[in-house]
Amino acid sequence: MATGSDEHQPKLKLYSYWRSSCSWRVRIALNFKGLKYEYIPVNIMKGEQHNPEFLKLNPIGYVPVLVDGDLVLSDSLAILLYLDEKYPQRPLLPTDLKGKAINLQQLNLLLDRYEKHENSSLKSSLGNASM
Ligand SMILES: N[C@@H](CCC(=O)N[C@@H](CS)C(=O)NCC(=O)O)C(=O)O
Repeated sequence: MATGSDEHQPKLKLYSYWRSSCSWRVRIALNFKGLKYEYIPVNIMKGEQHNPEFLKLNPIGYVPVLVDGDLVLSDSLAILLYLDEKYPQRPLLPTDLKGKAINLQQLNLLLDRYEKHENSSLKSSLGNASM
């Protein structure tokens, strides 16, 4: 799963599940920016997010996780903001302050609504009837 042409770009690793919307947004950003990355599948439907090796990376047991050298990031918004600053080609956010603020507002409003539908731990604590 590699795109882009920069031979000198350090190897990024993405732990991801194909049906996870949190992971989609990171994969979209990586591909939009033309960044090469190693794709490591974590099947959250089979419970692979609870494997001890994965929990060492992200003790919360969620995907996506991005590894860039010694940095491990385990939240899609943090990953997007990090990628946008580190790899400024094809920016994800507007560069003017007001435009950026409005985009972040929309993003967080959307994330608030989506995430509660995707997390098995939240589902089991709330019960299926409430989802
Ligand atoms: N705030 C995190 C949320 C990550 C998240 O909710 N990941 C879900 C898939 S979209 C997950 O890994 N769920 C595993 C589980 O429910 O056990 C982000 O935006 O990356």
